[in-house]
Amino acid sequence: MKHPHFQLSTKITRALTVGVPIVALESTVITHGLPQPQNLELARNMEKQVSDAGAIPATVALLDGKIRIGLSDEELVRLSESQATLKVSHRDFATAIVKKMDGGTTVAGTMLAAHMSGIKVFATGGIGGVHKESSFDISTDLKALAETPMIVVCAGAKAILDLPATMEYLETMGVPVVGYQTDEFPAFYSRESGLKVSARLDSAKEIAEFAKAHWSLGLRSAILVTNPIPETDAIPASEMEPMIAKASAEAMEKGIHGQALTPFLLGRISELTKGKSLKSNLALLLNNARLAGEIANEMYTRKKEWAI
Ligand code: PSU
Ligand code: MN
Repeated sequence: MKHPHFQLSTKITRALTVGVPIVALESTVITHGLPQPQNLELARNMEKQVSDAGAIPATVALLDGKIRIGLSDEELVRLSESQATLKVSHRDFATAIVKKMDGGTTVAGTMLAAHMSGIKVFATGGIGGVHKESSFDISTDLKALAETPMIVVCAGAKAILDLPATMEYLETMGVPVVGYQTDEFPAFYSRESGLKVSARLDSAKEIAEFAKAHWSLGLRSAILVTNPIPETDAIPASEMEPMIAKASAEAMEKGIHGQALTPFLLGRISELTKGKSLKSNLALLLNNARLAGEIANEMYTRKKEWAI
C-alpha cells in the first residue's frame, strides 16, 4: 500500500502480499487506557497471543505524524512511556499528521487505518459507546463500526456507558453484535449485562462464515464479536456498579467531558477497585487477541473460496 501518511512494517507488508492472517491491535489502551508498566507488558502479551494463534500482530499507532502499522519492540516501549501522546480517533489523524505527533489510535482510529491497509480482523478490550453523563457523548467508535467492514473482537462495552443506548445505536446502524459462546452482551469486567446479542456463534469458523454472508449482501458495517471475560477474572456487575456510579459522579462534579472522560473513568475505577479491575482488563484483552487470531486464521483458510 502506498500512501504518503502510512508506514507499514516490513513484516506486515510481506504478510499482506502473501496474504497470511493478520490481526490489528489498538494503541489508545497503551497510551491512555492502562497505567505504566502494565501497558507495555500488555502490548507485548497481546502480540504474543495473536502470534500463538498463528496470525501476525499489527499494532497501529502514530509516530512522528506517520500512521504506523506494525511496531518494533522499541517503538512499543516509546509509545508506552511517552507523556505527550494524542488520543487519535477519526477527527484527530490530521492533527497528529501535521504536527508530527505520537498518538494512540482508538477503536475508530485503528479501524480506519487497518481497513485502509487491507486488514480484516481487529482485537480490542471494550468499545466506546453512548456515555451516561451526556447522551450527546457518543463515541466515534460506533460510527466507525457502522461504516467499516471488519471483524472487531471485544469484551462488550463497560458499564461506565449507557449500554442499552449503545446497543440501540448499533441496531439502528445495522451492526451485527455477535456473542461468542453467549446469548448475552458482555459488560467488559462482567459476563452479564441483561442485554441480548443479535446472534450467538460458538466457533471461529462460524464467525468467519457469518462475516462472509453479511458482506456478500453489500453491507459495509463491521461485525462486532463480543467475547465474555474468562469466568475466573470476571467481577460481578453488582460489585462494579457502586464503583462506576462513584467515578461517574466525580467526573460530572469535575466537569470532565469529551475525549478525557473515558480515560478518567477507567483510571478512577482501577483506583476504586484497588487494581482488581486492572487485572480483569488485562485478562480480557489477551482473551480477545487469542480469539481474533483464531478468526483471522479461519478467514485465511477460506480466502480462496471467497472474494474477500
Ligand atoms: N474502553 C475501554 N478501554 C479503553 C477504551 C475504551 O474499556 O481503553 C478506549 C478505546 O481506545 C476506545 C476509546 O476506542 O477509549 C473510546 O474513547 P471515546 O469514548 O472518547 O470515543
Ligand atoms: Mn466521547
